[in-house]
Amino acid sequence: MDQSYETLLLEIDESGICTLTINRPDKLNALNNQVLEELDAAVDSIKENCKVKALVITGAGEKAFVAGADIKELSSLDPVTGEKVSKKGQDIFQKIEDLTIPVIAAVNGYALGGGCELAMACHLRIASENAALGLPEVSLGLIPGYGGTQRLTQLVGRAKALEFIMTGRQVKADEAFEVGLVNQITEHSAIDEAKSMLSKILKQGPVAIKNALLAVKEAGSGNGYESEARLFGELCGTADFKEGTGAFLEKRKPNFSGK
Ligand code: CO8
Repeated sequence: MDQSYETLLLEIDESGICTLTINRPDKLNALNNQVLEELDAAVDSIKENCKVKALVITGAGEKAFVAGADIKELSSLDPVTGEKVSKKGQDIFQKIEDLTIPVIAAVNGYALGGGCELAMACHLRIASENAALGLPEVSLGLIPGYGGTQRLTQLVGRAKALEFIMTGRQVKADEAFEVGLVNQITEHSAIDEAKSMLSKILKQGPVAIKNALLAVKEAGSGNGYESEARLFGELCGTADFKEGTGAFLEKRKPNFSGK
């Protein structure tokens, strides 16, 4: 966490909410190789830092969350390097999705291509009213390559995903909300709204939040119900479970220890 980055800003508040800002506002926070490398290192350091209880990912400036992969860099890819770069980005975004602390994308403007894919790798998405989301890769002769074909399909269903991917059209926040691509739209700051939602989540049993993330991740994998039962059973042996149920029965607020 003490590490400093050229293309990212990282700050952690007193409640353990870390805000990671992609910071290339003059290029609408486009993801070049340096951003990806630094994002990879930052996610590793967040994972190892027990002080970080939740994460908000956002973009610098008022115009964009992330306007996509850096098109200048993309333009020189060939079949071998293209597959390699795609896989590298997929792995980094998967690391974000696999975090066992809650992660919210505060979508504060354009979230296009790789930017939309980054937002979809977060557990939840809160959009400001000026947000515009989309996967315009076909306009460049490409398809999404950072997991977008898979995650958009999971979020909005096959037909809508194909419509968005094949037309490449941008959707405004209200349409993104209607189809389930974003969880909430706010007329205020998306970062503030994300932090406010995280504060509510952080009041719940911490081990339960972790297990909820792990259980939902298994949805559709073939052993989702089995995993749910195992993770549920595991929670029944925690101090948080004793505290949560005890507090209810004693008509008081729980004081979770996260154990
Ligand atoms: N890459 C590089 N530079 C960008 C990008 C980008 N994706 N988006 C914006 N910029 C730069 C512009 O070139 C411009 O730079 P400069 O001032 O030096 O000319 C600066 O940011 C400001 O942008 P604009 O002047 O274009 O701002 P506008 O308000 O006029 O337009 C838009 C805003 C509509 C967002 C416009 O910038 C745009 O269309 N951007 C590109 C959007 C896009 O197509 N994104 C998808 C990229 S492809 C992708 O993400 C693939 C992901 C999977 C990769 C898999 C690995 C191989």
